[in-house]
Amino acid sequence: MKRFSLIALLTCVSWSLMAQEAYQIGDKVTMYYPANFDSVRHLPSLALLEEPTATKRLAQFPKVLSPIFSQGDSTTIAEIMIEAETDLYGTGEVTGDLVRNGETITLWNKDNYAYGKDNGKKLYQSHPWVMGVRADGTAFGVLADNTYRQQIDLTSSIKFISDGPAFRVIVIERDSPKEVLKALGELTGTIEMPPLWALGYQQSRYSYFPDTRVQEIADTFRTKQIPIDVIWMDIDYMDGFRVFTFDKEGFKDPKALNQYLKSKDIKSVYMIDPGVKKDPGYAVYDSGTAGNHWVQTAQGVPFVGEVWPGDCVFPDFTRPETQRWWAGLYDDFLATGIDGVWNDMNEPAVFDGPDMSMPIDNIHRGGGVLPQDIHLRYHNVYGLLMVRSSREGILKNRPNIRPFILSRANFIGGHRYAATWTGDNASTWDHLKMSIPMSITLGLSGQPFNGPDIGGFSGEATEELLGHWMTVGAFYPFSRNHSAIDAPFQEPWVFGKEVEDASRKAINKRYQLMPFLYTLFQEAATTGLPVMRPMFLADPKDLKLRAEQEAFLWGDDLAIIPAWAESPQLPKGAWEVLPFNEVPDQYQPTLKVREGAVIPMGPVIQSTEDYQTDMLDLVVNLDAAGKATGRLYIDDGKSFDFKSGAYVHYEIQVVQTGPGNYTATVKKLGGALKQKPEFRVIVLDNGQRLPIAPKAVKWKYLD
Ligand code: NBV
Repeated sequence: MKRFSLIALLTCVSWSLMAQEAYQIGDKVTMYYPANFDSVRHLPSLALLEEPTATKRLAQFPKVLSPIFSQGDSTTIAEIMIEAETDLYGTGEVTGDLVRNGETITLWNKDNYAYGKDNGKKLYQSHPWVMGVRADGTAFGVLADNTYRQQIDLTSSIKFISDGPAFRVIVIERDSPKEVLKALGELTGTIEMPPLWALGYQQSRYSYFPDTRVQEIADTFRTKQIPIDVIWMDIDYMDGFRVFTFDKEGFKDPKALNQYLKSKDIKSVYMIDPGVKKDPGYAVYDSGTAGNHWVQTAQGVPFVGEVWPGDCVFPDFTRPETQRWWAGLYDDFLATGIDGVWNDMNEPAVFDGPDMSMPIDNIHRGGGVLPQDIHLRYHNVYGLLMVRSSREGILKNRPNIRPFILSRANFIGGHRYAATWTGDNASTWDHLKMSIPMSITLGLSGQPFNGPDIGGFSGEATEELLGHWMTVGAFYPFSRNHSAIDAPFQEPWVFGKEVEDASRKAINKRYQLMPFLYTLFQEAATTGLPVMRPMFLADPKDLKLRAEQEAFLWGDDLAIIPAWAESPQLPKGAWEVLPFNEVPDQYQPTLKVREGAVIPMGPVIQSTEDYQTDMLDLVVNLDAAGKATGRLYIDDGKSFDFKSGAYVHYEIQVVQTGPGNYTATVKKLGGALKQKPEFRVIVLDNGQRLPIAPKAVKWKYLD
C-alpha cells in the first residue's frame, strides 16, 4: 500500500513537471494549458464568450498564481497556491457562507430538493470560478474552463479536481475585486438587458390551477393594491405534463387567460421542462423522434428516463438540428401571448437515473461546432444549451422584444441566456438567512439576475418567517414568491393584515426604487458588475466587511439591512437612512444611502406598465464637501432599440452651493433619446427627507 502511494506520488510529481504552456490573453489575464490538453475534448468553450484571439505565449510563468497541473488515478487536477489571509469568494450556486475558504463542493448539476442531498454541497448549477481578495484589497480570479464533473477544494489552496481530461485554467490579476468581475464579464460575457417587467415583483405557485385561480390571484393583488408584474404557470397547466401543451380542462384557453392578465398589466411565464413524454401520437414526441433529436445511450438508442410525465426522452441540445427544432416549438406556444419561459428540471433531472440524472456514458452527438462526446462532458452544460436554444426560439418569434427565461440549471457563462433562481429551498430561517450569501455569491460568479423562492419552496412558512422573507425578498435582483404543491399557500395576504401590509410596503419601495434598480441592471449588462453586492466590494481594504452576509448593497450606494441583522458592517462614511412615509413595523429592512450618493426614485406604481421617467426624485446624501453623484439610465424597457441609440444615460451631480442653495448638473453619458425627466431634489438629513424648493436649485444640462 505504502509503495503504491509512493509510486503515485512520483508519477504525479514528474507529470506535473512536464511542459505546460501559458498565454497572455489580455492585460494581466493568463491562460494556462496542461501538457496533455486535448482540445477536441474541451473546445469550443461554452463558458467563454469567444475563443481569445490575442494570445501571446509567455516564456516564463508568472511567479504567483500559476496552476500546478497533475493527475490522479482517474482525475486531472489544477492547483493554485494562495497567500495566507486571502479571502475566497464565488464558486457559483452554493450553500454556506459568503467567504468560501475551507469549503469543498462538487460541480455536477443536481436536482436537490430542500438542499437535502449530498449535504447541500452539490446544487443545480456549476461555476468553476473562484475569486480571491488579498489582505491589501487586491484581487484575482481563477476560472477552470472545464465542463466535466469536478470538485472545487478550497481547504488550503484553490484546487479543481476533475473526472475529465486535463483542462485549461484562466487567471485574472487585478487591483480590486470589482476589476476582477469586470474582467470575468469580458471573458464570459454579461447578461442581456432584461425586459423591465422582469424586475417587478412576481407571484408563483406549484401550481396555480385552474386558469380561474390564476385570475383570482391577479385580481387579489390588484384589489389589495400590492404591486405585481408577473404570475407564473407551473407544470399543471400542461396536458399530462407534456411540454408545449395545455390542460384541456384547466387551461383550455391560454390565449384568453394571458389576455386577461395583460388587461391587469400582468405578464405570464410558463414552465417548459426538457423531458418529452414518450408517447407516440403526441406531436412533440413524434416530431422529435422523426428528427432523431434524443440523447442516446452508449448503445446508440434513445435514452429513456422517468420524469413527471412518466417515461421521457431528452433533446440532444448539442445538435444544431435539435436546437432549431426545439426553438421552433416555441412558435405556437408563444402565439398564445406568453411573455416569459421557465426552464426547470434541466440538470437534467431523471428520477430513475444514476445520481438522479443520466448515465455518464450517454451520447450527445454534437454537430456544428460541438463534437460528439459523452454525458460526463455535457451534463453540466445541458441546462445552458437548453436555455440558449429556448432563447433562440423566442427571439425568432419576437426579434425586437427582450426575452425573459428563468433556468434552474446552468453553467458559468449561461447568464448570457437566462436568469436563475436557487431551486427548491425550504421555508426555514436558515434558508432565509443563507439566501443572502447565496444570491451575492451567484452575482460574484457572473450571474447578477438571481434570487431564491421567497417564503421558501418546501415546508410551511410561518407568519413571522414570511413577513421577514417578503420584506427582504423585495430586494433580491429577481423577486418571486414560490411554494411547493404540498406546502400551505404563502401569498403575501395569507397570514393576515400585518404581513400583508409589511409586504406591500416593501414591494412599494422596490417599485419606487425602479429607476435606480434599472440603472444597476444596465451596469450589470454592460460591465458584469453585480446588482446585489457584498459590502466588501465597496471597500475591499476594509477587512471588517469581508464576511458581512446579512446586510448587502444595491450597487455601491444603497445598503439593505434586514431587521434581523445582528451586527451589520457597512463601508465607512456617513450613511443616511432612507425614510419612507409609512407606519413602522417589525419587518422592514432599513435602507441607507451612501454618503455622496444620488438615488433616482419614482412614485409607487402597481406594475412596470405604469413606469414613467418624466418626473423623478433625486434622493441625495451630501458628503462632507456638500456633493453627491449618481446615475440614471432610461430606455423603452422592452426592445433592443437601445442598441441603436434609443436610450439616455445621465450622470447627475448635486452640489450645495450655500445655505439652502444647490446646483444640479445633469451630464449625458450617452444615448440619443431626447428624454429629460423633470427632477426634484430631496436631501437626506438625519433620517429626514428635505424636499428642496425648485427655485433653490440651479440646473445645468451638459450634452
Ligand atoms: O414544476 C414543479 C417544481 C417547481 O415548482 C420547482 O420550482 C422546481 O424547482 N419542480 C421543481 C419539479 C418538482 C419539485 C418537487
